[in-house]
Amino acid sequence: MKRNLLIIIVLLSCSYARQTFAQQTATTAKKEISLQHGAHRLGRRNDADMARWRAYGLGQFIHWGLYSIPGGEWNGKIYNGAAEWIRTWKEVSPQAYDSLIYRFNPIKFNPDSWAAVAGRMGVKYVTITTKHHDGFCLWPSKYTNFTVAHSPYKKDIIGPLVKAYNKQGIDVILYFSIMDWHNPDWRYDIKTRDDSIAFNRFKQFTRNQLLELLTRYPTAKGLWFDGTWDNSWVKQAAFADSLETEMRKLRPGLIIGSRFRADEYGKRHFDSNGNLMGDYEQGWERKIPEKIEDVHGNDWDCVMTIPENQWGYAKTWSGHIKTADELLEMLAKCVSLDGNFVLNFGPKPDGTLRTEEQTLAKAIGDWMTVNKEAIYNGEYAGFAKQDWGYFIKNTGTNKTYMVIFNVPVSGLLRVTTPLHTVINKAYDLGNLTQTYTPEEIGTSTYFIHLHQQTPKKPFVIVLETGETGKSHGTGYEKAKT
Ligand code: FHN
Repeated sequence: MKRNLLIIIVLLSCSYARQTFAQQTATTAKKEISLQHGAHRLGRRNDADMARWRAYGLGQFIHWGLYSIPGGEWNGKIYNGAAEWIRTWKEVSPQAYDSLIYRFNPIKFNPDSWAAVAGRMGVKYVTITTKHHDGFCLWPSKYTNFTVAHSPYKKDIIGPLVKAYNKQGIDVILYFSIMDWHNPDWRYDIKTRDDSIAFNRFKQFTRNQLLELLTRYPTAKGLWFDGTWDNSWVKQAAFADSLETEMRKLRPGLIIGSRFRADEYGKRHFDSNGNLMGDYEQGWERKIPEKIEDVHGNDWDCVMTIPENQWGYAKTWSGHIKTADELLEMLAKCVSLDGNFVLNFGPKPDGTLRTEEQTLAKAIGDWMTVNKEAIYNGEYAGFAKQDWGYFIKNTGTNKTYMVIFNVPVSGLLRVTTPLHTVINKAYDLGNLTQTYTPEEIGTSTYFIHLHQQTPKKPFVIVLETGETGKSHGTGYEKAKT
């Protein structure tokens, strides 16, 4: 009797365990949804245009438009938000804001001098606001009067800028906001038939403007989309998908980030199956991933402001203003995790760059002159992260670069190489004759003993590495715990 009871208990618990396991498997197994407007490609793009984008390392963002005129100030009051959003402030009437077009006259705008500043800073690409959320176009669009052509300045800004930057060897990406506060057909959501009719007109307007930009500026390498989060646009999966196809057909090789379109379930950046939509992830705005797992093997860029959150020109910068060393650290961190770092500039209404930005550009450029080999063509190196800074592998030189920001008081820099990798040579990038003999302290682990005089600025040590045979016995015994 007792034996039978035992058998029944064992059988019941087995069946319970099986059931729970089945339930767990059902919830953890990823169910692929069939999508018409999800990601059309899995994994990274491997063509020459994308390889060029991936190698940039450092970029410049430019936010310029009508908002630079008030510069975050309206009738003597300071707006607390980002200067380019001032049109939405209760103190500002949209009509008064839109009338700023009659004051847009940047007579000191000299695209060659902007491009020279960027070139000296070491940027490889610039992303320029062709149209921000306010709807004002920096090119003479045929499809609206709210453009430079109707301002006292009258001339195109984008064309000369593209030409000047390209002359410096800098690629151009066109920023474009889908959300357009000026256009009467723009809607945040589509709730009525009238909304739908108006938004259909808006979609055609958007298509016209995008095709116009791509046709007018054929050397532009890509589009950087913004203002795509509202329901009205999120609901346009089919339209946006077909427009993307059309743009790619018009300009093969075009690079488009993950902010452009949603899938049919309204999922943005990553589709309902978790796959990246677009050529690179555009979610890293004013933040940087911590570790390589955070980027899921995707391309990405980080766009960063110098103050906490000002993109357009703000007369007064408040709060913490980032220093050149902080920005360099962000740059190194991004590149070490397979991303590009894009630093924002908000030019003044007269067309000149603010002094603080020029000073930072110069400081970054001075550092880049010596250390650019660690940044361009840089990628994740596969070394264990250390507190002193970042490892970056250069795909061109095949060397690994240690970008050092925090020197430990011991003067010892720990290096843990990937398995079967040995260090053959170590030397300063800024002074090739300054060499180091790494001390091997464990399996794939070394100390680099810094010399007495370490620079006050971030500096770079180059590692030339080689492979050991798989049978290489290290002689280091692991602790038995
Ligand atoms: O709202 C904008 C903001 O003004 C700025 O243009 C940034 C740049 O990435 N993008 C938006 C917020 O994501």
